[in-house]
Amino acid sequence: MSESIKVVVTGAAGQIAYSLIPRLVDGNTFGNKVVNLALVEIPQVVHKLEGLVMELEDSYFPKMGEVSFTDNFDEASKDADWFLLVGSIPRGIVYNGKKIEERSDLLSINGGIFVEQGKAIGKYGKDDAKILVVGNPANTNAFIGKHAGCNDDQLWMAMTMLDSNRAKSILAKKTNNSVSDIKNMIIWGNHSPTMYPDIENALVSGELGSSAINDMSWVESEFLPKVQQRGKAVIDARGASSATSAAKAAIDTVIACETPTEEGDSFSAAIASDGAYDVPKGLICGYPLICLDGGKIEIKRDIALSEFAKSKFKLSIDELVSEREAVKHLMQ
Ligand code: NAX
Repeated sequence: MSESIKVVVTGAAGQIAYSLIPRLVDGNTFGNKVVNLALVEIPQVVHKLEGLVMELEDSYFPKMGEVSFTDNFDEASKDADWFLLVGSIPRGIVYNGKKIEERSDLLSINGGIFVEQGKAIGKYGKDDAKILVVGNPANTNAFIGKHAGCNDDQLWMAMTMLDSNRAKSILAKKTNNSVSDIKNMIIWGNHSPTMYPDIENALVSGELGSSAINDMSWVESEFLPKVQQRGKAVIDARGASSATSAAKAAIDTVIACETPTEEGDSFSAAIASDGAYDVPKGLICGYPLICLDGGKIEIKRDIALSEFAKSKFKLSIDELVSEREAVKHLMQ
């Protein structure tokens, strides 16, 4: 009999989840494992998941195990191996009678959600559970959840893989390479427009990005703004935020955490700083990560940052510090 794995997905009736959930059970993400799904939504829309479950059943995925849906996060968390926390309250909606427009309100409201989810994950999730926060503000949500969870054996991450994939795509086009020829595409800092996509340390068909590109004015005036503002560009063009590419990035993150990283490569996600690269301890910061044989995830520590890179990275660290300040009332 094949091994099984339990995956919890929040925001399961949302647009990212609609692309993400089928890929969790199609046999490509968790290989031969049978995947049990616990889908979570808020009470107002949880009934919609009945339709999604029908579709999953009708799709005939041989690796799909039990599928449940609920608005009770504690119940969903029991013995889960993976948590994909996609659900969050978006900017612009009316919440408790107030239109949510300020980042500080967004931080506070979503922070409150992540306190409760973090506690449940710490208590009911497996001790070696991995948690990927997709819902924005992803880094600070993960910061709050990890703190509330009080379980240092569990790995909390915030998703920066989409930013990394966007950067790879732009770099591949610019250099006439395939995306698979671009490695070590690091996103430093926050998943926000302050992120720093590190072209200098990327590898383009084995050559360092700093020499493959050798044009910092293009990097500064085109590459950085294009990666940093890509989410907004998609919203402007599509009338909705990135969904299929965000789902693919979540799947890429899961696979990167389940597969030993090739020599010279790294993958992008934000995890708690242990002081690496002079980031204040505890901040959930975008780093180059590697997965070791056996599944342990570590920060890659031998990257040299140029003065240009350090100055850009600092802006993002400062933003993370100010977000931490804005949610300190939630950190009991
Ligand atoms: P949708 O609005 O389509 O779906 C979100 C779903 O989450 C809704 O169905 C809502 O009911 C649910 N939800 C809200 N609070 C919940 C809770 N406490 N428990 C369970 N479910 C809850 O948004 P979608 O386009 O799917 O985006 C989801 C999140 O991903 C947003 O916060 C978005 O900003 C964020 N993104 C993050 C990205 C990243 O790279 N980290 C990129 C894509 C995306 O912008």
